[in-house]
Amino acid sequence: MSRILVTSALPYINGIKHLGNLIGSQLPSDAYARAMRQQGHEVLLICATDEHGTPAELAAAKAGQPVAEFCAEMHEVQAGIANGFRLSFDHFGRSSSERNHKLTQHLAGRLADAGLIREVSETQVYSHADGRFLPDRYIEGTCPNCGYDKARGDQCENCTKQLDPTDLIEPRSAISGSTDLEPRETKHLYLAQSQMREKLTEWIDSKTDWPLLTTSIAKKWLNDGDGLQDRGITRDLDWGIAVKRGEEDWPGMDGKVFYVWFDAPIAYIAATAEWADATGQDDAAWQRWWRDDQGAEDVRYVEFMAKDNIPFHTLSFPVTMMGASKEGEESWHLVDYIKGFNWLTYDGGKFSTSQGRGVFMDQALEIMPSDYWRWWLLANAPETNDSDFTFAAFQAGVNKDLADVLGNFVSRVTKFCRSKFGEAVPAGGEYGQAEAALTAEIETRIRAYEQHWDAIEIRRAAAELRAIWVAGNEYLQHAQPWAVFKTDPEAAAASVRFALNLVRLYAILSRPFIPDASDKMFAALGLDAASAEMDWPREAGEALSALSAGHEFTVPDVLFAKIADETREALEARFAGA
Ligand code: B3M
Ligand code: ZN
Repeated sequence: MSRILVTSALPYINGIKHLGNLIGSQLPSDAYARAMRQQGHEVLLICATDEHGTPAELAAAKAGQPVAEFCAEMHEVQAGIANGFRLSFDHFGRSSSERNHKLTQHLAGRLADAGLIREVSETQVYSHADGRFLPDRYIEGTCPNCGYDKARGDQCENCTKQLDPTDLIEPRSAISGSTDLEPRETKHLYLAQSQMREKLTEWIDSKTDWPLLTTSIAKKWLNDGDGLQDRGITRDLDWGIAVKRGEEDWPGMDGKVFYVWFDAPIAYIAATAEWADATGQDDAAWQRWWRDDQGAEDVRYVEFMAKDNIPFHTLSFPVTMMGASKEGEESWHLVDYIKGFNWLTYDGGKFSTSQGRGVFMDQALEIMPSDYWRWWLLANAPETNDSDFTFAAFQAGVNKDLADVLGNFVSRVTKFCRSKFGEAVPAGGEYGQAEAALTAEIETRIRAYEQHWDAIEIRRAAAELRAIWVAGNEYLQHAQPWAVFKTDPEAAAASVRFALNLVRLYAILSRPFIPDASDKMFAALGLDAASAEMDWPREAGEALSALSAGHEFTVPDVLFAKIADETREALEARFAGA
């Protein structure tokens, strides 16, 4: 039994995420957390919305809403969608929470005390009309390269040229349109990552069990010469966490906020504190997950994220955690394992909000039950390579694995039993060679399945589970209770009893992937899903004799409906994009 802290990268607040984002962190974090909980570990699964930064301000402006209101609404929307996908977060918090404000300021103060924060003077564009400094993207003007008149201070969208605000012809504020702009001196804080280079290298080098994807990205940034540059961690925005040194004001930092990537990972911790608050616990309850000096040494902390987030999680966030830690004061628990993902593409290309290309999370739930998506996405997770979503592949996966193999097995067994023996596990007959052989095979496969989960190899776990379903089908195919019944009803009863026990086993093993179907199977067997959750099969023979003769059940509704060709075609057309 161990304690496992799991975090999923925080979905950004500016819009609804697509299936690629879902399989890039949130969904696999949930499946892993479920598998670990079922095996009896103490698990805490944390996620939150990432709410600060320019994109949030821009999205709110576009929606014509004050940014705080926009974020509050979008948080509810994303939380609802997470529920729809049955993401079993212990807490789905917000990076804009009071807890995160306090904790971010606290950690910044500790970094400053440790000499890891530098104050740097820079020249930046000040807008008199807006009464604020403008971030580069908030300055518009004419592109010196192509003449496009809505080029932004960081880049021209038309010709893609990277720009400095001073390159723009007739620059104006993107907020008010005012041209009353002036370059002014302003101070910013930099996180002195370069001072931690050796410590970080040593730490990354010790992670010999991490996937190559993760360590190679980290090392590339560490060794790239300018990779570990000190990073600006403050911005001139209204929306965000005020720059303070602990509880004290920070001289010269009035009106500035922390950079979104500084406070977002800290929100993992703050969201854990929010969880403690929401469940009526004290600070010790969250600190035992995060503070080694408060009992977190034995926690295994696992992070899930897409590969573009890896640099922040292998460099800047660890610098924050290491830098804020000091013997005898506070000691923060660093990540123990990072599970990084490649990209999911949509029909060979990119998902695109603006072009309506690909399926977004809200749309997915309108089209099909969440289990269908969960199964396909997890079974095809972009672990070692990118993977490609097509409706054809999705249809094939759902129809074959879920409908033909698992669904069909459950329906055949329960219906046959009802028609010949009634709605209770039948007595009579003896298990023989076939049952012994299948029990042995399943024993081996369950142990392999556990190992894949331990190693967080999700495609392999899915393949093993599929093989366990297939083995049951083959057993039934071979035992033929419907034929045997005519001559030897006792033998048929034994096969059916064994097969009904397989249904129960499938409900348990399949739960990390398809929790709704698992619930239905438990309900049909008259078992309480919550208690059965803890019934992980320690030994196949024992697990396959859990239901004894006389145990009542009902025939469940169709677990998985097949996706018809016409449906697939209509979906292909709908999501192909402009
Ligand atoms: N919000 C990145 C993204 O949405 C980001 C992750 C933060 S994890 C602390 O792609
Ligand atoms: Zn241009």
